[in-house]
Amino acid sequence: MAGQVPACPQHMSLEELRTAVVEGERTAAVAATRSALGEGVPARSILDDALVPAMATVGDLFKRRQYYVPEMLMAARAMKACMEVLRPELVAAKVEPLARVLGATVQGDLHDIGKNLVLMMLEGAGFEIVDLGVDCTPERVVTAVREHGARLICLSALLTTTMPAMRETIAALEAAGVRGQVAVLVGGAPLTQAYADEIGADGYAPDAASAVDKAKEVLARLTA
Ligand code: B1M
Repeated sequence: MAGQVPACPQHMSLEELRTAVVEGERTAAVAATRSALGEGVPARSILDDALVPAMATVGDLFKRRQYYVPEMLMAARAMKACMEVLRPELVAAKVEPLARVLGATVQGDLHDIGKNLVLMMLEGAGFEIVDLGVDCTPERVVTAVREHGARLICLSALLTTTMPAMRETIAALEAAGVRGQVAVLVGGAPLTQAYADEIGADGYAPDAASAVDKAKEVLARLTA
C-alpha cells in the first residue's frame, strides 16, 4: 500500500513467535522458530527477542491473575518445544546461559508439576536447567552440585511431611563444603518466607513467575 513501510520479515516472525508462545500454541511456535531460523535470524535473537519476552509476558499475566496454571503450562510447553529446535544452534553459537540451575523435588516427595513449571519458567528466562526429578536425596543434590557446577538450586516440596528434607538438603550442602558456592531457592504450597528463613535458604518464591525474579535476585547476592 502506498506510503506504508513494509514490516521487516524478521520482526514479523519474532512477533508471531512471541504471540504463539504467550498463547500456548506449540505447533505455531515451533513453526515460527523454524521460519525465523530459515530467514537467518540468529538463535540468540530468537531467544532474547522472542522467547524470553514471551515468558516474561506470561509471568506478568500470571501475577495479574489473568493467566492460571493451565495457561502458564501451555505457554511453558510451547517455549520448551522451541528450545529443542534452538538448543543446537545456541550451542553452536556458544551462547552462554544466565547460570546453570539444579531443580529437584525433595526426598520423600513425588509432586513435580509445580517444580516442572518453575524450571520451565527459568529456562524461558535464559537459565540452563538440570532437572534432578522427584524424591531427590540430599546426597544426590550434593553430588549434582559438584558434577554440574550449578550456581542455583531450586527445591520444591508439596507435603508438610517433606518440608524438613529441605533443611536436611541445606545441611548436607554445608557438611560437604559447597554451600557457599550455590544459592538455594525454595518453594511449594506449604512453604512460607518464615520457613525459608528458618532453614537458611537464600530465597522463597510463592509461584513460578516470581521464582524467576527471585532466582535473579539471589544469584546477584551470591556474586556481589
Ligand atoms: Co498430592 N497432596 N499426595 N498428589 N496433591 C497434595 C499436595 C495435598 C495438598 C492434597 C490434599 O490433601 N488436599 C496433600 C498434602 C497435604 C499436606 O501435606 N499438608 C497431598 C497428599 C496428602 C498426597 C499423598 C500423601 C496422598 C496419599 O498417597 N495418601 C501422596 C504423596 C505422594 C508423595 O509425594 N510421596 C500424594 C500423591 C499425589 C499424586 C502422585 C497423585 C499427584 C502428584 C502428581 C505429580 O506431581 N506428578 C498429587 C497431586 C496432583 C496433588 C494436588 C491435587 C495438586 C498438586 C499440584 O500439582 N498443584 C495437591 C492438592 C492441591 O494442591 N490442590 C496435592 C499444581 C502445581 C502447579 O502447584 O505444586 O503448588 P504447586 O506449585 C506452585 C507453587 O507451589 C510454586 O509454583 C507453582 C506454580 O506457580 N512452587 C514453587 C512449587 N515449587 C516451587 C519451587 C520454587 C518456587 C515456587 O522455588 C524453588
